[in-house]
Amino acid sequence: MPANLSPEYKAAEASFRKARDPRERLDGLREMLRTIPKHKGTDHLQADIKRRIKELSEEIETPRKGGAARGGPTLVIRPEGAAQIALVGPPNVGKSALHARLTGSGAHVAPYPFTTQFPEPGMMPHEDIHFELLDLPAISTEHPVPWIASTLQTADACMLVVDLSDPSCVDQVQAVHTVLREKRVTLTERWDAAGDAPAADEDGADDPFAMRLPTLLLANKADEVPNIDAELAAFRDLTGFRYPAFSVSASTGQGLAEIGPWLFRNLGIVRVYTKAPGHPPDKDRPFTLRRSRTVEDVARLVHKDVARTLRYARVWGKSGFDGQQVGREHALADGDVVELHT
Ligand SMILES: Nc1nc2c(ncn2[C@@H]2O[C@H](COP(=O)(O)OP(=O)(O)O)[C@@H](O)[C@H]2O)c(=O)[nH]1
Ligand SMILES: [Mg+2]
Repeated sequence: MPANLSPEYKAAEASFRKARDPRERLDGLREMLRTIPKHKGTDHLQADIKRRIKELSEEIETPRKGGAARGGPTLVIRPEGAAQIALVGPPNVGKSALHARLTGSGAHVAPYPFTTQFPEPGMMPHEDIHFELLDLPAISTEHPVPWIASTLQTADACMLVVDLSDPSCVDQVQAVHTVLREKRVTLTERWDAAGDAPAADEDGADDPFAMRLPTLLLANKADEVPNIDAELAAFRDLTGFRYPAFSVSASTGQGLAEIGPWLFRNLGIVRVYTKAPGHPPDKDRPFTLRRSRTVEDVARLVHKDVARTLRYARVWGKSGFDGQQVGREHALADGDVVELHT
């Protein structure tokens, strides 16, 4: 990291790293540019910030004709639902088939590589919430996708799909890692620190644009691979990958039912239902929180004015006794009902 970065700049960088929404990220970048000490040692970083502001503002602020940005498809997908999960992997492994099966999307599946050309969002239901799955083009050395890292900026995690029936599987998945690393994206087996900035001794600690994505490995086409679990274990030995892994099949549906519950647990998602005083809770549409899960966080999701004027809340559920009066810092538990008093 260049020397002499001010506390003000570091605060701007920290909020940029935390933001997932493209607009918040753009605001964060502008704040970084405003606060960065302007001297020789930061020239490189200043140029990098400016380039990213230009790219992101073109992507999200250019008026769209017929829903398309810059006359082309949307490359940065605003996250929806409880978390955004990107499907990454080599060509032809079944990313689109999994996307179609898990979300009910009409993602284009084809028996030849490089069919998917642009990000395709879709919602995957889990109990009363949804995860957003992004189908993406294949990541390979032959077909570079210049915008892939920009699209991944909004993701909370990824699912790395492989096809163990393909003899070149190991090479292809190594190529995925090489391409991503060049774009400063690191896949990690650590889900407990999802969303944290890298620690001081980790890759990307000194680079605000480095990304670390918690990764779940999916060995697809289980229906075609005899002894898939032994194959998967051998693949993990050979590659040294420590990602948590499932064997699945987009064709038969094998293993797919485990994905939603696994993501829910490992992303640390908490559902909170709100209620108005004297009314039953709204059980239809929970608010979802992840690492930051206080009463104030829920109030902010409801409306920023509610967060500003909040006096206290009452909670029913696991985080307190029924009807307990709590303050804005109170940490909520999955399934809690909250009544906000402003
Ligand atoms: N047997 C089998 N074939 C699959 C499975 N998933 C995808 N395929 C086939 O693999 C090919 C590539 O699928 P596609 O989803 O387009 O791959 P992508 O390039 O990774 O998006 C197509 O012919 C699919 O029908 C699966 O689970 N089992
Ligand atoms: Mg595809």
